[in-house]
Amino acid sequence: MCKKAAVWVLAGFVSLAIATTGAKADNEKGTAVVKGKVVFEGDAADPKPLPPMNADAVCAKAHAKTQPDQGTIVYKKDGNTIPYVFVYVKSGLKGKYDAPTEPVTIDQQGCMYHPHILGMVAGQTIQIKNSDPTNHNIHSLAKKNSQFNFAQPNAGMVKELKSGDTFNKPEIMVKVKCDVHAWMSCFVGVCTHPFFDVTKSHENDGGDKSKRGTFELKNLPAGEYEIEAWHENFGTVTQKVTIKDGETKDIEFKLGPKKSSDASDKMKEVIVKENGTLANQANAGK
Ligand SMILES: [Cu+2]
Repeated sequence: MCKKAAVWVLAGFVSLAIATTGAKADNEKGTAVVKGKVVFEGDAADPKPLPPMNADAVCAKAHAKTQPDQGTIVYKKDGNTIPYVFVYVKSGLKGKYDAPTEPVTIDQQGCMYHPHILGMVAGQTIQIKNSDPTNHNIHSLAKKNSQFNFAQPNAGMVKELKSGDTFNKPEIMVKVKCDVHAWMSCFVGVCTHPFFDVTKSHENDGGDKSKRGTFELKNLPAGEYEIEAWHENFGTVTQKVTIKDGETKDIEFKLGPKKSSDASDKMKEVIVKENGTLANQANAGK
């Protein structure tokens, strides 16, 4: 009996110790979903081409056609949707989350980064690969995290950067570039949680164009969240969403050159037009 009592006392101490540290991740997940799409408001310009890759024969040989600059693509024929937008929960989460044990990967292939936009949890391992038989120098321009800058001269090289080496603090977004090929860039969104996504592009729509520009944040706990959509050239926009367990909310983000002042100008124009019409009708009646 005495032994049993001692075990209970010990168990009590252990649970008290866990409860008081507070830092232990609970990895709280739920059943709510926030999904939707990001669209360009207004007339989007045509995508800009990446500069010619002739400076490096390996890069030039990798592409039969000029590649578009991914940061300028708007699918005008598919609802003006925008790919490569990083969508994430900016605030409102109460849980604490461990970094997944599996790494995220940045692959240098055809002298472009794959993926172009990448999300990860702070502290997660990043695997950097060179699939090209040419020299790349991969350089992160982190501001809140430590930077890295190293060469991968041969195809098949892989470097793993662990939590202590690089991105262990949240940072939206970290630009990564190649010091050899000026057109190469990608962006990494470092979050404290796993609730992020990147809007789909022609590279991963699975042949379904209606998926372009869409995102999905799954397994959210019920709560009130601020969700942000970030794009490298079109800026950022946030939306507040309140969601219950089991609920799915469909939202739309609008990005583009239009600002709120344009909207109020448009409103003024409508009022002026209406007054004009009323005045004309009044005159006609006389
Ligand atoms: Cu390069």
